[in-house]
Amino acid sequence: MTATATANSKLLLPSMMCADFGHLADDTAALVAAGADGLHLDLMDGTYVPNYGMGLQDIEWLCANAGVPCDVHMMAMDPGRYVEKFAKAGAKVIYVHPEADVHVARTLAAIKALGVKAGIAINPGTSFAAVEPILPLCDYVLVMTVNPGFAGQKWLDFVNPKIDQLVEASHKNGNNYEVIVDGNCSAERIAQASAMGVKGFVLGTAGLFGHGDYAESMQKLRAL
Ligand code: S6P
Ligand code: MG
Repeated sequence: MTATATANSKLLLPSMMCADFGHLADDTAALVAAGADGLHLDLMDGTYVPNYGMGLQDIEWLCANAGVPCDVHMMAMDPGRYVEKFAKAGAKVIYVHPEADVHVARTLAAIKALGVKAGIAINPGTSFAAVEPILPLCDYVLVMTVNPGFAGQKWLDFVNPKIDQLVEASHKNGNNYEVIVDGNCSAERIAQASAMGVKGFVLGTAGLFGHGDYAESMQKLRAL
């Protein structure tokens, strides 16, 4: 997934729904120059979540021009219908929500058959037990620490035990997937979650955007 991170380092993944769409090319180049390991692209269909997010054209442009791997977080109903479009757009990882997909195991297999890394995104209210059977099918697990759909929310502490369970299950399965956290990744939360064994962090308003120079911010976050 990452062009620059080493085996022991964090993955820092700016969330492009927080970027400056008036100057998208410049903002993307600045994030990559500042050390982003990849970009996180949030697709929202207005039904699975009560919001609209990035569309196919945004995602195609970013995948083609960013110069680092892009992941697509599909906050959409029945995502299996569209994974081929995002694979063709150039996504390196596709996350689907198991809560939104009646046949999520089939969808994860379809993502891999397209040559893309497969991930699940797990809502705060979804239990470890609900996803345990499909963990062997995953390359990445995106743990939502906020309810999906919006930037700028508070970290929900009741998710923390599930992060521990997911990290532990990965270790037991020979580290077949990496755990990534999405939602309110502030410096304090990144330090806490790194110590729990989380590998990657989606950076939005809590840790990166609106905090001054991107390179300085990412250096500080990487050193935590
Ligand atoms: C929205 C989406 C996220 C946000 C990110 C924002 O649910 O999946 O990727 O863009 O969580 O981060 P922050 O720091 O504003 O909470
Ligand atoms: Mg996201």
